[in-house]
Amino acid sequence: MYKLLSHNDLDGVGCGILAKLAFGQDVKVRYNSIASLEREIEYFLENDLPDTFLFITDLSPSEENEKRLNAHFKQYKNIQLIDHHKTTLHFNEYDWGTVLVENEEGKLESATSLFYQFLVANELLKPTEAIDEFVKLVRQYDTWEWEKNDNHKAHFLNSLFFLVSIDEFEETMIDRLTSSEHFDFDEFEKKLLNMEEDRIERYIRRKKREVVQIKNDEYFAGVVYAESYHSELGNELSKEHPHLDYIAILNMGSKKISFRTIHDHVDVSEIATVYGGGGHQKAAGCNLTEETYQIFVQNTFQLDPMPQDAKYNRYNVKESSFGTMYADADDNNYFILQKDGVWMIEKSEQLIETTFASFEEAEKYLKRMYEAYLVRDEVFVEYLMNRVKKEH
Ligand SMILES: [Mn+2]
Repeated sequence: MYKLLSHNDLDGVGCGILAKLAFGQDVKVRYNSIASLEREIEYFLENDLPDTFLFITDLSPSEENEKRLNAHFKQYKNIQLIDHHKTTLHFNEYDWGTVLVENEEGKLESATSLFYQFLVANELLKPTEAIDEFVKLVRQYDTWEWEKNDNHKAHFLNSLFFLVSIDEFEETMIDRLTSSEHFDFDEFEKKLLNMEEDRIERYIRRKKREVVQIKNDEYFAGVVYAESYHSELGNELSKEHPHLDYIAILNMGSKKISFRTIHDHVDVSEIATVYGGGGHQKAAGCNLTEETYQIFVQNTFQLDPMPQDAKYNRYNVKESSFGTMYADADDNNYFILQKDGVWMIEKSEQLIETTFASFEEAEKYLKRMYEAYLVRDEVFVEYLMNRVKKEH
């Protein structure tokens, strides 16, 4: 008998699907949040028969359960943990732990891709083209490689995962992977997924108007409340506000915080670890505790959302040789200008002392210090006309 304890996201459920393809009726699969894993492990140690082989995928146990599992393994040799989270790397010290973040080709792994390799290498599952394709999509989604490759099929797969129940998703995928030569969506799913894509877009557009900016330790962060689409939202907000180090997404109902970044200079798993959570360099999370509530909720509740940059300007555009105009919530005007190869900021017609090597650096400073936003063309033109009038 086999038992699989896996994460309750697409990558975790991908492992469950592979386990059922490999072991059929002989595997019991349980999907967990990070917190419920501990209970499941304790249940396994206390109640399951010693000849049950335990897989743990896409999740890692607490230190206490790590020790218990190791003691159990020494006696029965029946545990295998497979994960790709950086915060889990120390499990490689155990005979029963396999953790790989990036493979030899420099590609990021996912739990599903690692579990697939494990099952195939141990001749527990026969590889097929359809399974290859499915695993690839899960891996691309989980690592966000799909965005670089513009592979919407991977994003579709995750959207489908959220549209139906886990049971239904599992069943549909197993059926498809055993009966078709290639992995694809049917016409109805495609229609549904296109509608879902529009819905996500609208949701993100609305959320963009609700982000507040905070400084927490050495980092600048955007804070937003959201129940769904955390990965998409984190990614879009990071791109919209490149001056922010990371985005904190608060889910009050589940009392959880997700951290997301697109920057290489920040490791959000380190930030999450400080608050008792964990995860990846670019995607991590922790619980909403008294401490994190204070930082991300209490201290930010009275703040106004960051104003958004004007979108459709033709004249007041970034890196313009005429200067680019910004304003803040108190109606102060700012210009980013380039003179003799350096970038400068003018605040209310006074140059500020700091100079910058690039436009991005100047804008980053402006947005961090003053939460200034790019003004609309009309405001820019009117300002210039008044300035000309005043000078003559
Ligand atoms: Mn994963």
